[in-house]
Amino acid sequence: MQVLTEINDDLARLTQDARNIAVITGAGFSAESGVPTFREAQTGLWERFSAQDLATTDAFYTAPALVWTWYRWRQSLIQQVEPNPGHTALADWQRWLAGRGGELSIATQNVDDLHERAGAQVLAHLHGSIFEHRCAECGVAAELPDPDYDGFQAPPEPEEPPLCADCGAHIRPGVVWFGEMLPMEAFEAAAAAIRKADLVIVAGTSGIVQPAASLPLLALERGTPLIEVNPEPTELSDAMDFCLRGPSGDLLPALAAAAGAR
Ligand code: BJW
Ligand code: ZN
Repeated sequence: MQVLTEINDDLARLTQDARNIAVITGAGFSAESGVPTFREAQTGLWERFSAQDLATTDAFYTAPALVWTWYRWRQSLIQQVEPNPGHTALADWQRWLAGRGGELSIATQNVDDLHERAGAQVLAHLHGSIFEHRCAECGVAAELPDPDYDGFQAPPEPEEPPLCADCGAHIRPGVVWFGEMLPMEAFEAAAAAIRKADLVIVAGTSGIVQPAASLPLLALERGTPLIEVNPEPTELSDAMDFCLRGPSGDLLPALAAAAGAR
């Protein structure tokens, strides 16, 4: 394994030769846009809770207003921030490879839409979308107006979730909580993309949360090279061929440039 802070000749050659790239992104990829990761301390209404406490079905059933307001506030924060240079670089690289008969597939654990807003197509939203809503009991989809919070300031009071027009149960966000299954189609699509890739990039994820964290390991079966982009070592670092230590907003544009894509 090579641990680098900038791109060397070996890494540049690897990106230049790659025609079929699978990229897995996590919360760190959106951090430079101003979206907090799951390891950061929380503030306001939620300062006594970790993100891991709140992203569960149990939390929603025991404290629906607290959890609902957390999601609506995060939704409004995401709507107020912009994609960062990491998102733009991936979108450019995807377009560039597509123009040459190649492919760059993005599977994200993020529930935001920043890849799409940067112009990329996302193959798989492994943990769902914060913009979709459905009934927590009968599952019927619900259309809601955008939240009118200031996404940068936590609301003073929790707000009760709206009720399902069909069955009267609470509406919930369309995300995947701990203990829930991932959308099978998204997971299978991500696994297939990794199996057929000739290069896998894992960026901005701690590699703690399963089963998404096991996806990059599928590349090992075929000896496909793996690159990690993260300022910190992670659970996945030991499996990598290259660990690029630094923010994805700097290193993804550098990788795309080394590949010749920008
Ligand atoms: C930067 C940066 C910069 C900073 N540039 N990088 C053992 C085996 C298998 C499963 C389990 C197991 N033990 C427990 C489980 C179950 C559980 C699990 O994995 N728990 C772990 C805590 C151990 N998994 C599940 O429950 C999953 N479902 C499941 O397993 O189904 C089967 C089943 C069903 C029924 C019963 C039992 C099993 C579901 C997981 C769903 C995760 N959902 C969340 C919330 C989504 C909604 C929301 O947004 O609120 O998804 S949790 C949260 O973690 C979110 C993220 O997508 C996910 C991953 O986090 P991520 O992206 O890695 O972010 P962070 O914050 O952890 O790390 C940020 C990284 O960025 C860091 O490394 C930084 O260094 C880096 N960084 N700045 C680049 N500028
Ligand atoms: Zn319902």
